[in-house]
Amino acid sequence: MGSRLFARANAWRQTGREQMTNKRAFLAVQGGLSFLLASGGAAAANRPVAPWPPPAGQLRLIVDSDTANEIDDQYALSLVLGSPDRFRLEGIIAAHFGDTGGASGIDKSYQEIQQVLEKAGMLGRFPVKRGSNPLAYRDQKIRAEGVDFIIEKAHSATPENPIWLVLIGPATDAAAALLKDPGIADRIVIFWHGRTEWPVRCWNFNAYNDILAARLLFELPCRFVLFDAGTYLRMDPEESARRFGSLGVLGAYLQEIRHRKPGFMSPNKGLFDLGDVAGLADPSAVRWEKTNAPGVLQDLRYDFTRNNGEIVRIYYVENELAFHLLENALRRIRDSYGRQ
Ligand SMILES: [Ca+2]
Repeated sequence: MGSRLFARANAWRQTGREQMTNKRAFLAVQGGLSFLLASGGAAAANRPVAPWPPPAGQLRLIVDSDTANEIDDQYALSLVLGSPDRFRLEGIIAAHFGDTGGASGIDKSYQEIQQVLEKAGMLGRFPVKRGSNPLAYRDQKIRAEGVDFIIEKAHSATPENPIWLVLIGPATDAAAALLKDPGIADRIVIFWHGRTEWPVRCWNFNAYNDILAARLLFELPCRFVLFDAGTYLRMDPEESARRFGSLGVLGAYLQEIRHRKPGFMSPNKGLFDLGDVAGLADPSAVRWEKTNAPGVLQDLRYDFTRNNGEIVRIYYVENELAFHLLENALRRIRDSYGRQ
């Protein structure tokens, strides 16, 4: 009897504990949901808004580029180098390009950036820094000269005259800089070439080369312009030879690199990353919307149950204007070649 009573009492205590555990679990879940909703709201409220369209005059610029991956970054860099009235180029960061570039991807990008500068007659004129490898986990403290360079330059900027950090590769260096020094958030404008499958997936070569970094750009409070356009920015090799190939040493180089792979000679070859710089050089070249930043899940699907605050999303770039800007830039580089 005594043992049965003990067993029942024990069962009651057990049930009571389970109930308490369940109640605690319920409260914890409820609290967690409240926290998530609150933090979503806080994220929305805390995100500084990107100044768009950008102001007239000279913009302070850092270009972060996976230059050796393809050939379009060289076209984009050329437009920057030939637009000194618009861009005060403060430095270029060599980015990785995931498994395609492997462990030496950053060094390959570094060498290709130097090659473009040499062809422009501008070798040694701008700092070139090495960026970070892909992020492995959230609280990682990244050691990379390119990341420290972003932070240093951001501290010399102001919210009114920020650094425009144009990433035409992975989101790695921007996310790493924000994690390392969140105080720079309103002193830089992150302009990232996502070219995603909006509104379904944040799917793109640049995104899946560093998924964590891509997710962080949508989540962290930062001034963020998503360049989500450019898939139709294409030119056949005959036209690029005629329009760019004769415009100085750099123009000839832009045509020469089309011969590196058969695919680069395709009549439909994309020059996607040129669009980002064209949009900054002349904002009338693009169309945009202001929208709430969704979350991005680990599989890169957008999560619109989250509201991470207002971002700018560019969804269209005018091909002909972009190509025209590049022609003019190449002419200016040709005409000033060898002069300081
Ligand atoms: Ca690129």
